[in-house]
Amino acid sequence: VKNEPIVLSTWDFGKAANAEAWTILGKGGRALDAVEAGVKIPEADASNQSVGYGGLPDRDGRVTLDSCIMDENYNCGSVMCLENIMHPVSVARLVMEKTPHVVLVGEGAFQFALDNGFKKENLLTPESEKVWKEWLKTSKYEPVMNIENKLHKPAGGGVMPGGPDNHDTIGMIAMDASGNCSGACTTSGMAFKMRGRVGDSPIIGAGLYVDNEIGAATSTGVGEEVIKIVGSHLVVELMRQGLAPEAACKKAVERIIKRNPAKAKTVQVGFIALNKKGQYGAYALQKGFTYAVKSGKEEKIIPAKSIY
Ligand code: SD4
Repeated sequence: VKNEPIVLSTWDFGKAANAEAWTILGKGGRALDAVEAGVKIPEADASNQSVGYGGLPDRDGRVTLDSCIMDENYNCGSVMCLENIMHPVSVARLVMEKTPHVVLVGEGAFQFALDNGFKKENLLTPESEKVWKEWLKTSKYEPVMNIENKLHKPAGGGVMPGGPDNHDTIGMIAMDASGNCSGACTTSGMAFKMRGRVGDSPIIGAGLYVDNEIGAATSTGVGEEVIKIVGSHLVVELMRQGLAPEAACKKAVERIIKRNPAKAKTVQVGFIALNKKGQYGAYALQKGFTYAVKSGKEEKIIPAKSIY
């Protein structure tokens, strides 16, 4: 089969990640390799206090990473609450390929990474440490929404998590020239979370799901809300029932509202989805969610529709 390769990812910084993924997809390479290479770009980028290196820490000042990857054969690997490793997605891939397991957490995941040649690195940048120390003055935990009109400026300067330039997660889904879909999702999680907290991003079915018969979906936003509806799996199953990607994402967002309408007004969640025909779409609870798409025909950042 000769298909048109395509890659989608969450947020504006998905554009650079897509460009990297395209160096593989555009040459007829495998979607799995493309999504791993793609999300490694924001993982290693300290400038956006977003994913991995430079990510905002938990309330104890520790940067803890959640990441997963899934291929076209339901193979998947995940690491949760992994510290001091620059590329958790690559560790997740090794969990998938080299172990009989799907998930490794914390110390065990770290040891596994070291055993496989990953280096121990400090991921807390001076900038993120400064934002954390500012936060400590009030120590008020509220997941800030990723919406334009709610940009929180911490007293010490910089941008709080959730502002337009500052998101915690990249989710990427792709289809390659062979028509195979894969996905990856990687994050430093919600800033100032409790120690040990894991979000939706490394949970197969919640933060990411790929079913090569149907397509793929991934999510961003307040992970607790996504886990409660097993969001990405839900989106893929809705596409199986015949919904277009955008309609499937919208229905999943509506499920979050149905569960707790008052809560849904105060948090952000966004989904992106891709089906096997190469059609794609997204939907969010709140305004301000963007996603990036790249194919042979187009390369752009698209503002997602939203309920509120
Ligand atoms: C989490 N879903 O840890 C992630 C955070 C996120 O943009 O997506 N932030 O809950």
